[in-house]
Amino acid sequence: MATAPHEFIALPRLSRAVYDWVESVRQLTQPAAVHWCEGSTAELREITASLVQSGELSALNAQSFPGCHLARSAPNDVARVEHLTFVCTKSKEDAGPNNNWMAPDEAKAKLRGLFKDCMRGRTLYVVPYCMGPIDSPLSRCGVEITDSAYVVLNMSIMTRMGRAALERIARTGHFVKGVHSIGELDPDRRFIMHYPEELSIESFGSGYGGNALLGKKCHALRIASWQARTEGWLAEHMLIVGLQNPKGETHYIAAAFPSACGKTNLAMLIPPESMPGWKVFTVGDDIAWMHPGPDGRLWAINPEAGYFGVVPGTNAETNRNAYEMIRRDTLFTNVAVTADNQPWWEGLKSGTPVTDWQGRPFDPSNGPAAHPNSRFTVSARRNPSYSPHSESPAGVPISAFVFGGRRREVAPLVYEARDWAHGVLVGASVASETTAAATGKVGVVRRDPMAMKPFCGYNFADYWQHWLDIGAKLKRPPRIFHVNWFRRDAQGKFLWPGFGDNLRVLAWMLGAVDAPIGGLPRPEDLHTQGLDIRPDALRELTSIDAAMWRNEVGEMRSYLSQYGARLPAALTRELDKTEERLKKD
Ligand code: GTP
Ligand code: SPV
Ligand code: MN
Repeated sequence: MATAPHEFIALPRLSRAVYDWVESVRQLTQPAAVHWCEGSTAELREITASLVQSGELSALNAQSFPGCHLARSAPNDVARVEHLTFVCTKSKEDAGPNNNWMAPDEAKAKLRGLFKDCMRGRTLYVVPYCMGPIDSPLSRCGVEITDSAYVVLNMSIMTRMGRAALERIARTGHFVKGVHSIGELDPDRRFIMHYPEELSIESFGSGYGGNALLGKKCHALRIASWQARTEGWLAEHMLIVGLQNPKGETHYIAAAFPSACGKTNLAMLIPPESMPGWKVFTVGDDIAWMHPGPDGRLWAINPEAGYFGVVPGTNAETNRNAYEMIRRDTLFTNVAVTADNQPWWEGLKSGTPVTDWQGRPFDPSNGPAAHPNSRFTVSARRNPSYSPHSESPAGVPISAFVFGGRRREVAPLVYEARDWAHGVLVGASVASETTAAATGKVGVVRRDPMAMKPFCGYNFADYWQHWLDIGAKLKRPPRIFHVNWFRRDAQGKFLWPGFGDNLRVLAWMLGAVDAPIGGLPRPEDLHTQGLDIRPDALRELTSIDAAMWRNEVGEMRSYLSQYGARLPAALTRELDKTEERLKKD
């Protein structure tokens, strides 16, 4: 019989290190049962069925949404909680002004108190996962311990989860440790703790998204960014997309936009009809891990296997790929439902909500029917534009970086940085209006360097220095651009149509002209055939207001000053140069 011998080894016996750690967490949390996740279809079907039985999940209309389910979170647990998220390094300076900091001993004592006996009567799930293709040297593994079956289902879609990951851990001996409990879902007893020096995470009191799916923001960004700095690579909040031009040449672009600012949509955009011959391939929609390659280029993998995407706004016109993708085998969280049990959300353009995201009869005076941060969890393989290179162990070579934010004014549609050091300043200058992806006020402009403000696991000053160092190592560094799809006119209407038409801007990135803040396109440089836009809107989008920009430079100077002596001198020099150029304007 040609059965591989490993199939007979029980999961708890694969890795002594994992077993011993699970045992210590079991003793602390006192669960009624321990379940090691295989990751098999049968196992996931069983977990889903038990959640449907207990009422934590409900099946959606099986004709129009086969295999789809709805989960409703606690109403006070609907987004990431940045004020309760901490980076716990020995030295406060290493976490930097960009993070909340707590001493590791204090954080651990606090969490030990919360975790004690917290899983009584519950099942403790052991979730081994691999971030990145299972056979890629660039991938990294972790194990999440959780008492939420909903988290297990999400992790099974978002990562390579189960036996193969645990086998890899047993082989390499390395894994990031994550302990998660939903606790009582009490916002006053909620903490998301990171110990980068120990490669571990502790999360208590939330069952939602980035707070609870520890492979995502906690591991693949906060912990990985720390590791990446130590080891000479980059872990970034970036989508990865391949663009094939009509000549058949494919270039890969990695783009960093803050949460709910357009990464998933750009990663799977559909070319406008007036640009025949262009093709788009999605490698990733949220996170990129990038290593300098022997050829002097930067090579990127997507550590994730699925998308945890914003639902509102998705429709057949804005993004047909996404719209089709989420009609099957998709887990919806916090959307509304129609009378015939179909999911419904704002911007869907058809159907009528009868039950809101909290399960109440829909009443517009209670606010939107779907929560603004309602999400879909779906396998990347469901994406019609999924790139086969997503599975490539070596990753894909990056030709350009794009930074952007959501800004009603100041930032033009697109411009190019003059060189790498200027590009690092451009990335560091990203500012964006806050969104529903995190709790707190929405629509407030804040600095969000490289879209990493909530996700960098160490001091931003050291992070910018690391970016400068990586650039110096690359013989063929990616070109660096800044975009803004969200400029508005005096009436508050978007000046740029966005979505598929964003390809016009990406296509331009193959050649740019000089302007004081870097390279801006002239309106005639953009592919505008078939574009429905007023000429004055296009002129506004492709110009800058020097007075506003002088003010912006001043704000940037004061923002950077909080990083004190640790701030790389090269960034201050780039800011001085930008200011000089603006004086000539
Ligand atoms: P996270 O998953 O939170 O990191 O978000 P994301 O960056 O992937 O954002 P996503 O693509 O999900 O878009 C968030 C919201 O912005 C959705 O409501 C979209 O409909 C909207 N959006 C995306 N791209 C565009 C665009 O080009 N123009 C406009 N006006 N809106 C956009
Ligand atoms: C984000 O907020 O950037 C997300 C959603 O991608 S979450 O997984 O909740 O972090
Ligand atoms: Mn994100």
